[in-house]
Amino acid sequence: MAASRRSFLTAWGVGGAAAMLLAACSAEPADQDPPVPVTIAVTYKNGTLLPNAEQVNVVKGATVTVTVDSDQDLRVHLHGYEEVVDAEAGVPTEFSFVADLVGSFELETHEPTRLLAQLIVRDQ
Ligand SMILES: [Cu+2]
Repeated sequence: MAASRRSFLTAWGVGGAAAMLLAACSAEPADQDPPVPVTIAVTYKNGTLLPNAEQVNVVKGATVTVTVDSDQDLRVHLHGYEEVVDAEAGVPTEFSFVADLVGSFELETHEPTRLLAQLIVRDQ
């Protein structure tokens, strides 16, 4: 199911880009527009950890920012990119990176070990 959904999104993306080129042939090509940046807001308050295994879709090259707001010390780890941030209790913390690896990557916490989000990076 995930594979067919992804094919549909890719087909739609190509069609959408072609439509934009037809509509504005003298403007910059649509494929040079910078990918839309994405923010993933992680909160851990009174034992409730969010997001909860959410799927987050981004286009390769997009800047992804992860913010952490927690009432206890929390380590957040993005697999594949090997981004790790240690947030202190009560201290808003964030990190950003460019999503230059295509694929599916787990964003999780350690202690407790929980899946926050599945980051899906597509070519276009
Ligand atoms: Cu981990």
